[in-house]
Amino acid sequence: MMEKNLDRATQSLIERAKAGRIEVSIDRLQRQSPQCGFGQLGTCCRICYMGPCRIDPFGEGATQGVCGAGADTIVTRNLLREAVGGAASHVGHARHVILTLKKALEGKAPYKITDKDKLMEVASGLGIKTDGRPEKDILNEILDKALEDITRQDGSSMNWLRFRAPRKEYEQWERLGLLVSNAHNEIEEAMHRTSMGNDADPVNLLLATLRIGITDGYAGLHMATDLHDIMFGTPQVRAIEANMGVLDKDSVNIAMHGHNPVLSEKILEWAGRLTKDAQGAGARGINVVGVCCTGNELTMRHNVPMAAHNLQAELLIHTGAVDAMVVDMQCIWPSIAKVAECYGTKVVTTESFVKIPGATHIQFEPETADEEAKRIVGLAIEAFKNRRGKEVFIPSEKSKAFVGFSVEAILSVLKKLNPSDPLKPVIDNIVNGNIYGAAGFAGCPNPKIRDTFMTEKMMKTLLKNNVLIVTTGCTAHIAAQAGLMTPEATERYAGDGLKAVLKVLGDAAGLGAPLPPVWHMGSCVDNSRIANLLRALAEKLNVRISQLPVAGSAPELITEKAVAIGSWLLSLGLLVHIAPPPRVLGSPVATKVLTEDLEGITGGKAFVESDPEKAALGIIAHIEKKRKALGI
Ligand code: BF8
Ligand code: SF4
Repeated sequence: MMEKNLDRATQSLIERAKAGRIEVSIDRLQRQSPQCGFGQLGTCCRICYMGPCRIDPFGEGATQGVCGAGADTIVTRNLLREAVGGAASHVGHARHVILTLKKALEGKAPYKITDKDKLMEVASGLGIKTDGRPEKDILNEILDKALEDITRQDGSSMNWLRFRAPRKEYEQWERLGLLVSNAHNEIEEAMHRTSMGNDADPVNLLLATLRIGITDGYAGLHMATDLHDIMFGTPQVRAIEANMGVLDKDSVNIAMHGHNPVLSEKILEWAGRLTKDAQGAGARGINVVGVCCTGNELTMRHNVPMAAHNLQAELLIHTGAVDAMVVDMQCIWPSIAKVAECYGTKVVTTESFVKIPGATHIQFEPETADEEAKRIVGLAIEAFKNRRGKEVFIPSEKSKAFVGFSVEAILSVLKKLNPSDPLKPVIDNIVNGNIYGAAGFAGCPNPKIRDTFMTEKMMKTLLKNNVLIVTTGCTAHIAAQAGLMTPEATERYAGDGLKAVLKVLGDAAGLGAPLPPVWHMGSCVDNSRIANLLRALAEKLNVRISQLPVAGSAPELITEKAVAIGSWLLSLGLLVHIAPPPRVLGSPVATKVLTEDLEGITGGKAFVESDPEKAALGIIAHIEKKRKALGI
């Protein structure tokens, strides 16, 4: 078993796994170590069967694959394929939501319109007439516009791109030929382009990666968020609890894991409806807890506790207290089913394209969502009956957090300070330096560097320097567990300027305490919310996104989705900090373009740094540069 310095809750469950002689991620990582250097540098190609080929970065071995492709071609082709994997995930998620809502409108699926304001906002943004029309007609037209973005063949730009992209960036993408038209075509063309014997030009391949990033941003993230909000409501600020201590030994514990609220909302609803059955089985009730991004979705709308980030999902099962872990799509490790066998936990897969050996598969279809959700909750109650009386180990760690910082929620607080011009107080405080800048943290907990506490350390250094932090995804779980989403964290970690602003905002919000210094803005698709906030600020100031004193960070990159999101943020003109290094360093062209040349094109810039202090200081230096350029 590998020893690592991790947070107490994680550590205690690793110890428990160790006692049971069961391997966890850090052990499996150790068995993979040292990991292949060619792979890490991106210079390994297995796109065709003349290969696999690999290029020696030190120039001592082969400099070309069998087909003649060099390091630059191989690396940029691989990078584009990573981004495609990410965009396919987000676009697939959005498409699933579109089709569910379509069925709901036909009266064939038990989902409805929850947020009428959001419906109207999206309709008007898409140029849809709303006057006097029934809501269902309006939604139907919204969904048709969404479907156009995965079907149109005439080359005109996507509806969601025209709707949600910041004006100046839209115009610039038009000049650069980056206006995407149809997400499925983009994904197809990128796969085509990267198959053997097509695009070999590394710069052209990098531009294609930006296209996929833009596709991901608008036909994936923005579209999913907008439709989620219409269907389930726009998040508002609320107090919740986080970390594995939120499990309750005496309740039926259902852990929701994955991404799509279409499943998790139904399970939550049925958990409420079947509480009496659970009590009849001797339980206190049904305790639904959230893992990863579906956990973020549930907590932002319903106060569901945030039990675990991606790295802790399998550890949560090691508590022995999870009766069912119910999953849909993305970031679900096959390891969970093996661990579950040891404890009697039911792992339930629900998507035809996400099956795991050892798990129970219950296909979840929108038309029969109620029946399936009822069945799944019933399985959890049965599992509880078998678990009752058995020993469990639930770590005591549990932290408090405020979540639900949608743009609407933020604006509603700001409106209390300035009803007619809500962004003015923010801008005034950026200008006077109380808010030195802002950083958006997105992404994952990577076992390679989790023991450095990369995310928490970077956040603390930034806060001390009056940089406000917004976050999504698993970094939001990390921040919540570290207690960084509380008023106390503002008192403890924020610099004086930031503290003063957060106090005023906390009073305006009626909290009687400062707002937290790290704002939970949602799941990974909700990086769209961060982009909306940036757009509002940039358009108010009439500047480009790249001129704002802000930066993005994926401090513990794991997934292809993060690569797609990062590519989008680079297109928007942001500094994007990344650790561990993306697999591009084997290509001199990719490294130079992404870390230097791109800044002169979109304003975006990749910044690779694995030391938390240096990474935070790099972001602060970037913010300082942007402030100077703005003359503030
Ligand atoms: O989409 S942060 S580990 S759960 S990829 Fe996955 Fe990373 Fe978590 Fe959400 Ni986002
Ligand atoms: Fe090798 Fe070229 Fe085939 Fe890649 S595409 S595996 S570099 S021959």
